[in-house]
Amino acid sequence: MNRGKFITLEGVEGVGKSTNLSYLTDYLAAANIPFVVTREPGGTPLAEEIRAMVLAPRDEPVAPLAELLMVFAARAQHIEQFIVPHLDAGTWVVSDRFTDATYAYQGCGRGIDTAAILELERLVQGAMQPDLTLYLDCPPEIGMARADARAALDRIETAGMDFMNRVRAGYLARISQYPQRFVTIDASVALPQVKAQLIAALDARIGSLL
Ligand code: Z5A
Repeated sequence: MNRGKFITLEGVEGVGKSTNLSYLTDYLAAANIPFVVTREPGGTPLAEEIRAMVLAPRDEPVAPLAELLMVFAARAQHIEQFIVPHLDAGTWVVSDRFTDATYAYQGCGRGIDTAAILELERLVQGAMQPDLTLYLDCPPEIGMARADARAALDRIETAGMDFMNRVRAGYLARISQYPQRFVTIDASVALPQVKAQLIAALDARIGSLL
């Protein structure tokens, strides 16, 4: 049996990850590829509890290092209890965010040294990396306007526009570091055009993952 593949979706707030995730899962279902969908932080009961702790608005300032360690604690649980067992069983795993988000948010956003993130990444993941990362790109003002229109903001969403611009710069740096793994989709345009780019990317990349 072939091991499953690991696909991640990334982007700034409100860029349309949830919306595009449904296009991706429709595509995998039509191709008869067995898959599960998950998210980070989260994906297991314990990791979802950590997610709630990370995102809850609170009066007490959260130390960037505490935020980083919570995200990796959730990831360690998620990898061991959910991601690896599914991949081992031949099921593809689609995750709404993974470690690229840590480099973007805790690294570029909060200013934590990349070396510290790399050390935790090696400890928690070993050599494990996504097989394909779909990065939805759009200026944070557009994404935040979409997110604002939708629901109450969580703690990280209230960090401000300078923070979100650093996050986007962090993603773009990851893409230039790992150009083979990433596909960048312009998510600033109307949804049908975003969907068309996504489907074209999947047509080009899924065959080589099978
Ligand atoms: N985080 C972190 O700090 N470190 C880490 O390591 C990890 C995560 C893994 C949870 O993320 C938070 O955790 C996140 C980073 C941090 N920061 N925050 N906050 P999340 O992914 O669960 O939450 P999110 O980024 O805020 O995602 P979201 O709000 O669910 O947005 P989305 O999924 O990208 O967007 P959407 O719900 O699909 O679309 C938003 C709205 O825009 C909706 O009404 C759509 O219909 C509309 N939309 C989407 N696309 C378009 C286009 N193209 N045109 C017009 N309207 C559109």
